[in-house]
Amino acid sequence: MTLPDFARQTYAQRAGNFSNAAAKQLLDTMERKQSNLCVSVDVTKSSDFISVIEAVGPYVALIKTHIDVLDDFQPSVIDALTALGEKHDFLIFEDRKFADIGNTVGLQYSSGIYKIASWSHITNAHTVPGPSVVTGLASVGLPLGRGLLLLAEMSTKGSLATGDYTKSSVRMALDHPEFVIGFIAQSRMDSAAAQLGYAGKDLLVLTPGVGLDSRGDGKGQQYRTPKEVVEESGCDVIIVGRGIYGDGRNLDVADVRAKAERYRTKGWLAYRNRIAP
Ligand code: 5BU
Repeated sequence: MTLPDFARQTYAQRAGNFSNAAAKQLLDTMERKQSNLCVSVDVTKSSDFISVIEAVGPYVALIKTHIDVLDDFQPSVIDALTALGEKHDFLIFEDRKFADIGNTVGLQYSSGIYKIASWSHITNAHTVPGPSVVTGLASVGLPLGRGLLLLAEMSTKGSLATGDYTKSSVRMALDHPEFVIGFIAQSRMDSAAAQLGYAGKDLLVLTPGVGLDSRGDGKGQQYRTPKEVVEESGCDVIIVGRGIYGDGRNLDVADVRAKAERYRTKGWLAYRNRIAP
C-alpha cells in the first residue's frame, strides 16, 4: 500500500503541522519518550487503575480512560492520575465517545461527577449527530487547549462506520481544524481528505484493536499487530488494553510493565520502519 506524505514525516516534524495545543503536546511527548503507545486502562477498582498507570507510565505517551467504569470513583483519583501524568510525562485521553446534541455534550464534558474537560487533554465523539457535536464540545474544550478525535472507523466486527459515513466524518474534522486533531480509525484518512480538497491538512490517527497474541476477544473486538497498524496502515498511535493487563483480575504489576515495554518497542520499530523504509 502506498502511504501519503504525512506518514513519512517524524512525529517531531508533524508537531509543526498543528495549531492545537493538545496535538502538539502529544506529538512532542511521543518524540521525547520514543513511544507511540497509549494504554487503555479499563479496570474497575481505583487502586488497580492507579497501579496499572504507575507500571506503564514510563512507556506511554498517552493514557486512555473510561472513567465511568470505576466502581469506587472519587475525585482524588483524578488528582492521582494527573500527578502520574506529570511524573511520567504522558497525556490523558478520556474515551467518552460523546454522541448527543451540542448543548448536552457541552454539559457532559464540563460538568457532572467527572468534569472531563478539566483533566482530559483529549476526548472523542461519534459523528452521528453532525457538526453540532463538535461545536458543542469546542465551546468547552478549546478555551482549555483541549483536542477532539472523531470516530471515523471502529475496530469491531460489523461496524457501520464505513464508506460515506467515514468520509463525512473526515469532512467534519476538516471543517473544525482548531479543535479536531484527528480520528479514531483503522487506517489513514489522508486520501479521503484529498478527495474532499484538503490534501495539505495533517490529522492524527489513533487506533484501538491492537494485540500481539490474539486476533479477537470473542465479543466483537478485532486485533491487529503494531506492524499492521503503524507500518502498513500508517496509523500514529497504538491503543492497547487487555494485551497489557489481561482480564484485570489478579494484576501482576511486573508483567504489566514488561508487556508495556514490549508494545512500546514494537510500536516504535513499526514507526521507524515506516518513516525510513
Ligand atoms: P482492548 O482491551 O485492547 O480490546 O481495549 C480497547 C479499548 O479501546 C477499549 O477501551 C475500547 O472501548 C476502545 N475502543 C475499541 O476497542 N475500538 C474502537 O473502535 C473504539 C474504542 Br472507538
